[in-house]
Amino acid sequence: MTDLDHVPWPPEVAARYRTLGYWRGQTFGAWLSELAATHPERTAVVGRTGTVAQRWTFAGLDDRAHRLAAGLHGLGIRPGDNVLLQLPNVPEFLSVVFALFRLGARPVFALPAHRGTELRHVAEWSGATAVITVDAHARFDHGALARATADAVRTVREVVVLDTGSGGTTDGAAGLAELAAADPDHEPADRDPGEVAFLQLSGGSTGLPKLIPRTHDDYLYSVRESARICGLRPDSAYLAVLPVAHNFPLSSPGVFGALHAGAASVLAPAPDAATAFELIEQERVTITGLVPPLAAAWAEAAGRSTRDLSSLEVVLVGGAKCGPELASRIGPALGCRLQQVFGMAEGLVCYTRLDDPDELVLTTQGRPISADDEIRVVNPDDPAAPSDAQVPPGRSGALLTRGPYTIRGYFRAGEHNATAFTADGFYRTGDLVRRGPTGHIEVVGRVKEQINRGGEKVAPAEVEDHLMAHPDVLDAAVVGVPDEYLGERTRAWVVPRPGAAPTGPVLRRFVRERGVAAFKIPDLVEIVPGFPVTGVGKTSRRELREALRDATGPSSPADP
Ligand code: OOB
Repeated sequence: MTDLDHVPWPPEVAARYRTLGYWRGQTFGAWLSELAATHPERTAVVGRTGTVAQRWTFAGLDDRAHRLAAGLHGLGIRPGDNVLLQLPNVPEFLSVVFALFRLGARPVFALPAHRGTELRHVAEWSGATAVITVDAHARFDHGALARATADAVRTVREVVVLDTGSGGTTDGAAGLAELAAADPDHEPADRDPGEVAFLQLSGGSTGLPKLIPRTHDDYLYSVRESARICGLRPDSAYLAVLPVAHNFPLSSPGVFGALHAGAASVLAPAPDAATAFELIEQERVTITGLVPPLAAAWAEAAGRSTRDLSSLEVVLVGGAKCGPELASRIGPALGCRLQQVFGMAEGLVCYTRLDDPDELVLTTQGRPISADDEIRVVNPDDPAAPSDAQVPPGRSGALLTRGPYTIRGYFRAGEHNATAFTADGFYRTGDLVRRGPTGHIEVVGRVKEQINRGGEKVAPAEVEDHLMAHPDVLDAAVVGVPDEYLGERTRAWVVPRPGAAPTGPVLRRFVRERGVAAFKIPDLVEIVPGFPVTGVGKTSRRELREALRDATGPSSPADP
């Protein structure tokens, strides 16, 4: 890594975070060893790989991670390597991640929904040397996708596939199970806890995802505090419903929070209520985390379910706004306490507290983890030329933040960092918020060009670029439109080239075939003769999208 890869905290700030005990100088590898020594026989992870049910103790997970580290080292993976990881909710996710941590290699956390364009971009940007994936998941051949990524990206030397017996491509790849059978003879070198431990993907607003570098020190602080704030105990059981590589199920409090507490993580292979309710009953699950549309679906399904959900104590809801109406239904329907969470892979995480009055739990998205999370709510009027003047208390404005677990810059993104962060290191979250007298934050909108599709983030510019790659398309604009179930869905307005007549279904198929996550394929496609031109004569993308969002007109539902 060079100095430009990772923007560090200023030395005096870092020293302060250490003095305050936020940063403890422990690596993830050492953390797992300590947990395995404290709770060797407790269950750490429960799940299944294909048809095989798995249940590992802390000692078992620790041993597995040691062996896999040796196997991956034998394959040539070295300290400082970035390794693209695309695994669904399987126990092996944890052994791979800790094996890489121990080697000093950095997982780059792709989501199972990502496809060719995203994987190529992220592999190239990070200079990934290997891809670790599953043979197939949800009827998609991830083995073939990893192979194609390796063929397209020069730096990728190895493909490792977890064979679940689901029929995907494993040819020419190293088998994960075989690597995990290695003798744990490779003694991991001591890592620096201030180093980058892994790279998360940002939701993105300006185009393809950015990479978010998180250090051992900063992330472990957020994990410990999240576990405490969410009341995790050794006899808790956390159900990971959302894709576990995402920051929310990973650490808010997520599977890492569960590990910290000596509690079990139960990995749900799918998020639907039937699958989840069965696991809640079987494993006596006490806590889970959901995006609002899922919480609504579960609340609805609970009324009809005969499953015993009585073990459930806390359901966290976040990733997108959970309004008071939905919020008020969740606790009664699922027989548990609601905890709202407003977080971001870049750092800052806010929770309502378990002892907060109902009023705050139902109407706010919580308050920050740390007393040293600095919050500024500023005038949002001109995001292009921000004055960053703070608004009076109680008024809404754009949220800026910095603190002991919020990054100071994206990975290898000097130019973007100049606008995504203030000169004094505050991250521009792009969220429009109001802060109450208790410090609780209500998310009231956003200033960033991003669509939040039920918690899944879509950058309009990225989808527009895909549409404009079609030979029949002259111009395209993508906006988020209100949706009862998802909160928002995507609507594309397309201007055809003269003489061409593309249709919505054709364009949606085209975008899908370019290899993008399904959640980015426009839900609605509208073919229009031209775009409105704004008064200034020159139409900015932002103004154009705003004009279209406000425009009425018949919408043509897309094909399924
Ligand atoms: C979580 O992380 P990301 O990185 O996928 O997305 C972050 C963005 C925030 O900037 C905000 O725009 C939106 O997602 N968001 C919410 C929200 N939680 C996240 N908007 C309104 N209300 C909420 N409760 O989404 C994430 C990371 C950790 C924990 C939870 C969510």
